[in-house]
Amino acid sequence: MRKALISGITGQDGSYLAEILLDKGYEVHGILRRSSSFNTSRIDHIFDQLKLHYGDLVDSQSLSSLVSDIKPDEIYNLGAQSHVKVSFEIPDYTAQVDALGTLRFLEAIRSCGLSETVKFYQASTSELYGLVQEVPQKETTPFYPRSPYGVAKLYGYWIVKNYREAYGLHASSGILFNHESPRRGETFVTKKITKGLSRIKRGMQEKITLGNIYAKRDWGHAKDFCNAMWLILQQEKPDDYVISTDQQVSVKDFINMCLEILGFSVEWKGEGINEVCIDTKTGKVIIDISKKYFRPSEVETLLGDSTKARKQLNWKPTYNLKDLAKEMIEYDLEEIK
Ligand code: NAP
Ligand code: G4F
Repeated sequence: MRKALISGITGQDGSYLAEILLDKGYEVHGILRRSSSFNTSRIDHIFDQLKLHYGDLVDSQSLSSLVSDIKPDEIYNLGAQSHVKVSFEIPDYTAQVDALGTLRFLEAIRSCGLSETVKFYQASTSELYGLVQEVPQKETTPFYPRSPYGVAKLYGYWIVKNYREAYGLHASSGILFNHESPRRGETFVTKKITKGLSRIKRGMQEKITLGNIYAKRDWGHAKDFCNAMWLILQQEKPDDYVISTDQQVSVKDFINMCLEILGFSVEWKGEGINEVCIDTKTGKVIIDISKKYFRPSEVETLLGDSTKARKQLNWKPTYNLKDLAKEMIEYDLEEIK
């Protein structure tokens, strides 16, 4: 039986990847961070099928022990401080986890003498492109990160490439563009919108307050993107791949899509920080803007070109954005009930 070890198993992607690997017959091990209350809600439905171990990406010793005890065939390094805005507030910690955590994992593999048997997947990101140097962005597009998160992930990307070239490790990076799902963390913009508007629709909340609604993203479904992670590790040779839908919309477009799904009739008024969205039935402001949610430096636009993954991995997304938004809203409405 093949063995996989996942860091970040309690996160959005970790939970979907664990389901995928269990379905394929893997023995799935996951790294759990100690917390003062339960944080396993995304994996509770498969809890009994998983082998969970305490560990942390800032703790080299825990990674070495896990790698040496489990001797996994595949390691998926999904653990991260993954919030871009928060990375401006805790840049040092973000670097410890997202940059050096990757190095610690690679060193654990080497020190356990498993360099020739383990395959390593690194959760890289379209945030590497930041201030984009080319449209659309592909594997050869120069990087220009715009946040402590992006810079930390850039280190992760390069250290993976270096260990591949220096020590012959089967180590690959998936440069994933934004991907969402009903399990998305509540402070990311799509979930904030689907949950907030669902609650407004049910009369449980007055309004949502957002930041830059003119930022553009290439949004896919986490399930599709986690399938790509597995495909990347099944390749004979390690490599880096852009994973994206190759389509782009603005945050405001996504809001309008959700408003339509929920049957709101609205009018947008004002500009910049004074822009508001008014529910024409009630005359109330349901969306406004605050500087609080703007970033010190923003990634205004991201659009992927996943031709390489589509050709070499035979991967393509199965969800469109409207289906994704509907699934998220249905889930949020059900949860409110
Ligand atoms: P997420 O929901 O925020 O999950 C992050 C996971 O990392 C959680 O399980 C978290 O544990 C764990 N973690 C945080 N700090 C850790 C530490 N010090 N040691 C060990 N584990 C730690 O993120 P996601 O959306 O699933 O993303 C998965 C990975 O892909 C991340 O590396 C992210 O940066 C990257 N990525 C995401 C996207 C996207 O659009 N979703 C796009 C590109 C790349 P707790 O549950 O205990 O907090
Ligand atoms: O949902 P977001 O916070 O995602 P962001 O910053 O694009 O990062 C996500 O995707 C990356 C891949 O490109 C991952 F690497 C990363 O781990 C994470 O999963 O914000 C999306 C956009 C931004 O431009 C932001 O400024 O939405 C804008 N936005 C506007 N109002 C907001 C808000 N973002 C958040 N989180 N909250 C707001 O109120």
